[in-house]
Amino acid sequence: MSSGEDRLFAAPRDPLLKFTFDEHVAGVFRDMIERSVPGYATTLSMIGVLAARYGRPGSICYDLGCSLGAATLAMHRHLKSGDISIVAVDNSLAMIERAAKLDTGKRDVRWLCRDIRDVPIERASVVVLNFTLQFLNPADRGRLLKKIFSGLLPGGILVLSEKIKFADEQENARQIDWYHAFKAANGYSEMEIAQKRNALEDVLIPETPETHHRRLAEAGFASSHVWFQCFNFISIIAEKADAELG
Ligand code: GEK
Repeated sequence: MSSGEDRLFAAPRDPLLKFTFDEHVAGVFRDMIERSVPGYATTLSMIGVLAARYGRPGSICYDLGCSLGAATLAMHRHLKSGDISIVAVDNSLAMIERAAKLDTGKRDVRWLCRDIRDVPIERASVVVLNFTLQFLNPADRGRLLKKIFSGLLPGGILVLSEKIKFADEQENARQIDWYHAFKAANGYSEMEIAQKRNALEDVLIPETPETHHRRLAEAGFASSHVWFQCFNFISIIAEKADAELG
């Protein structure tokens, strides 16, 4: 997966258009996400670990909002059985065209250029939303989680990674400040940080961890646990109770 360097917001942009996952973004996406999401590499490694732990023969793993397919590749490499297929979905053609070139051996991997709200989920053992739910209209998020819950086999999991906000304003400001320090340390200028932030306004809509846990419970998940946090980024594992274990 080669990637150019992300300099998309380095020069002043006027007008500053809203952020979209177009050809330009797809071309630099790997560099962009690695320098913009603290712990991104860790989320991918653990998605591999969790796929090995929860992936069941005969089931399907889903990578919803797969971008260049990094989580799909992590699952493919760690799944213990060849008899587990992967469905990877993204509504950006520029992303899917690149992702579909990944080498996933003999595994049945379907790359779908679709809206994740329209894709059926069935016989799922692992569903991954790695920094994708945040781009959906909040009004649609509950319905998607309910669909995922229904499509999961008992004992299956959802991995939900998100940029978050904090209910306490001071806490929120502090965490964002630390996050911007992380971006600056990764070579982004003040202008790049400010322009990207503005372009993402109303496109990436973060919510509090409490909202995520409540929505997961409403969707049917008996438990949801934060397994990772770095500044204002978290990842949650939500498990569908195994009928046999109760
Ligand atoms: C990774 N998971 O590398 N339907 C389908 N795709 C969507 C939708 C939608 N409604 N909305 C947004 N996307 C990846 C990283 S990036 C995260 C995920 C980020 C897609 C969008 O096209 C983009 O590729 C992805 O979700 C979000 O592990 O850029 O911060």
